[in-house]
Amino acid sequence: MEGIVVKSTGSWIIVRLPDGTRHECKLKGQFRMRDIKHTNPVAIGDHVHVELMQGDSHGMITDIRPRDNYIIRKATKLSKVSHIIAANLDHAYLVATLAQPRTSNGFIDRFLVTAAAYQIPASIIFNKTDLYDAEVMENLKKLSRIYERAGYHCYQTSALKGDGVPVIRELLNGKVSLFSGHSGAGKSALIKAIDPALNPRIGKLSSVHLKGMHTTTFAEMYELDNHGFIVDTPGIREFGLIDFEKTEIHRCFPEMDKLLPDCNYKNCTHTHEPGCAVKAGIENGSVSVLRYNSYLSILNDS
Ligand SMILES: Nc1nc2c(ncn2[C@@H]2O[C@H](COP(=O)(O)OP(=O)(O)OP(=O)(O)O)[C@@H](O)[C@H]2O)c(=O)[nH]1
Ligand SMILES: [Mg+2]
Ligand SMILES: [Zn+2]
Repeated sequence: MEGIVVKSTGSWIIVRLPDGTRHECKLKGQFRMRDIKHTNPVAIGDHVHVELMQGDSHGMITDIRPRDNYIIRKATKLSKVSHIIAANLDHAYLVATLAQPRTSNGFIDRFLVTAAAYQIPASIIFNKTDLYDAEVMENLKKLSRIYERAGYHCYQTSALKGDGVPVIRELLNGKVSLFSGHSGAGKSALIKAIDPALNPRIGKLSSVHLKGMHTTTFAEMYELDNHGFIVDTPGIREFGLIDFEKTEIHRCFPEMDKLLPDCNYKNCTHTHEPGCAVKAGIENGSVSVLRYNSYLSILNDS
């Protein structure tokens, strides 16, 4: 039987079959051995072949279908192994916030770069708008304009008040989507707001630093009542990027990639080269300084 991996705790892999039933499964040994690059040979969202046993409650995964796509995160910057966050995604959303715990532009850009590197369409959801004062709202407008111009949709929500939630609900309709972001940004709260029948654990912020408490410990795919599937993920502090060639990074910045044909050099890194269209873009305002600085920071790291 064919199913989808909806949760993996290390000891058990939960597979959802087309009839909606969920089964605790083990992975046949050969797959554990085959994939040494990744800490998890089977990922949330994987389409798998399952053989049920023990009165159908348990099963054995005997095949993993080729993935349409997947998104990966390195365990640490220097790590050789990486973790597959999820596979077969239609869209990835960064749940960010300008309230606590504030999401930095650098973090937003690293998320967008990762999604672009794996060819997964990405958007940004600014959550907790109920906590924004007029100044933060103004800030949000500016930031959204920057990202919209770079080619990314920005949405605003309050999981607490419900503002903007119907728009997100509509976006997830019939799709397989992923929520990522810092711990405490409100990923799980937003899922609950989208479909109140679901019960993901929602945490508090730590009283001292107002950071999240890493409430969601394993990624889990939830089935929404509108035929959508949403993957809730544990909060992350930092996006350990995969290895890039220096001349490839701009490909993950759509607004800069678009300008490359106008650069004097085909292998332009948009730093010191004369006749650089990206640098000209900064002058004329078509490339934002904020985004360019993120580009430089990733370039320096690679
Ligand atoms: N005021 C306000 N609080 C929110 C909103 N969304 C979430 N919260 C609160 O933020 C805290 C963290 O929410 P979670 O949904 O657990 O955050 P998370 O992103 O899932 O965090 P991890 O599972 O740790 O990665 C909880 O106290 C929520 O009630 C919002 O829109 N407004
Ligand atoms: Mg959570
Ligand atoms: Zn250039």
